[in-house]
Amino acid sequence: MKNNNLFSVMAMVVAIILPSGAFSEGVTETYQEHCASCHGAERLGGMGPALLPGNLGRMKKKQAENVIANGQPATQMPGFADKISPEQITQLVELVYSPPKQIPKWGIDKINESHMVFIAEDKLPKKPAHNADLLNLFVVVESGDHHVTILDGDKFEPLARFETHFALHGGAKFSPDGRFVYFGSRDGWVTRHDLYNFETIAETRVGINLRNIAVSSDGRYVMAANYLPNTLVLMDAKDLSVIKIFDIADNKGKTSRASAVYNAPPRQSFLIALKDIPEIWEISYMDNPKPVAQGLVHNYKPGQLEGQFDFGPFPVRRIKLDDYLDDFFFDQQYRTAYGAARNAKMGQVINLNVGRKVGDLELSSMPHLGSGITFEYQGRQVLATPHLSEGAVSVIDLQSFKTIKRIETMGPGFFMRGHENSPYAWVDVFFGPNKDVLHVIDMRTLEIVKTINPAPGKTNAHVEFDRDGSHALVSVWEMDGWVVVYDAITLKEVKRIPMKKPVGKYNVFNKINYSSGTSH
Ligand code: DHE
Repeated sequence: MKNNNLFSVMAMVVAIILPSGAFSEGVTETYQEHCASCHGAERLGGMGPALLPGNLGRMKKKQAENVIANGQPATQMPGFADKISPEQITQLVELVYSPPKQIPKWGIDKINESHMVFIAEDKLPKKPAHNADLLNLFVVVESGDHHVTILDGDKFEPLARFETHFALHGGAKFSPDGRFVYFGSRDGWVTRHDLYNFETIAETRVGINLRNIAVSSDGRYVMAANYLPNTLVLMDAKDLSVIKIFDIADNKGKTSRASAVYNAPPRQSFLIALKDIPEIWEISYMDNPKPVAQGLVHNYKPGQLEGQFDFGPFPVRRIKLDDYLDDFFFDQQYRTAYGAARNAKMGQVINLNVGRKVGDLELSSMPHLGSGITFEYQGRQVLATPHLSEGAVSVIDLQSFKTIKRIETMGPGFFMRGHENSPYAWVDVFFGPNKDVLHVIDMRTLEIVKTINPAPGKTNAHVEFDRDGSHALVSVWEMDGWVVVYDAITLKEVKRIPMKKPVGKYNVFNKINYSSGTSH
């Protein structure tokens, strides 16, 4: 009986992942053994992205073979060259570039079926059930056992811990007053939680493979960006019910995944980077959005914006680009986007008001612009970003777009942080033999002043400051890891708090104030 069940489950998986055509049976087993745990038994994504032709359009088959053999920099994708043969790799590539027999749809019916409201708005508590400073709480995402810990940012003591959906990704996002926190999980769940009593208020599954979410500055909307299906899903922030689903496609109907969505406070809009078509989308959430009134476009002349805007509620404005954008960064005013395709030699500087590229960004290899920070250096605004493929932090003048300093580090970094009240920026060394160290950079001299190693041999990464910038918290990314608290002036350790692989941590005040030293 047990064997029969196993046989029928295998047969079902084979039917879903295998396209029609000639594939050796072995390839399904190779896929299930080595790929399914991250990319999903049905190739629909999990920790890793979905492996379907629509998601792989920008990668040539030879490159895909190389990724399977040697891994993909800046991701959790390891190399398999020592585990499977070159023939098996070629077969796997053929498999993932072929459409499966069925791709499940995830439309409004499925979303509505998944939607749950656990606490009605009028039943929410009037006062916090704790005495901690709401705005100095840290939300710590522990990916080791898929939990979140809420940390009191004055005492550095946990206040609550609760289970989350599998594999949250992207930053936690907050309501403008800091009371509510929202999460997105890689498999499509969006949840809302109350930081007064740490209860879950509502949840909805908006997609099969989600990138991230953003919350509007008026607190009314949550937007989710999906890889699969190719959609954006706009929700009512109160109960996560769906307001609108946007299918992502260019004017000719070519569909695209969304790389990420961001809230742009001064523009009252969401900005969306697209993966497979060279466009940025801007969706206004103002009640009466009109391009001119919005201040989106200066010197508007009638007819000038044809094809760029539509004028309904939540209008989509398409900003056409010269190249794709995999990663990008906005200035604090959200007037300019600095972006790069992962394989590009030069980045693009895009003026969001006029809706076009206005310059090239001088880049050495693969910056991680998404984790860049801005600060003032010798009277000018600069952007500092680590690189995913080399041991350096580039400091770029935001007026001239030129790199004014390259700070050599002990290896490629992933996350960088600063704070308005601190003279120091922190950057991790995420990849390579020195993945256990973090550098502290003096933002006045652009020199490394200290290299810190909270747990030798471990991956020590991702820094977040507390509300007043007096402490910096570092994660030790281990199943039995810690959040380590440092005095941000003396750079000495103050405390370590045990956590289960605490990947990211988010301070309420820094996030709701869009601190220039943290991700938004
Ligand atoms: Fe992330 C944020 C994209 C892999 C941990 N990551 C983000 C954001 C984007 C992004 C666009 C910003 C979203 C936001 O703020 O809402 N991440 C990508 C990738 O394209 C990439 C390279 C490949 C992928 O698998 O998607 C990738 N990311 C990873 C990881 O492998 C990490 C290290 C582990 C994990 O949990 O998946 C990882 N990403 C994070 C974290 C943040 C994040 C912790 C939030 C950073 C912050 O401080 O705001």
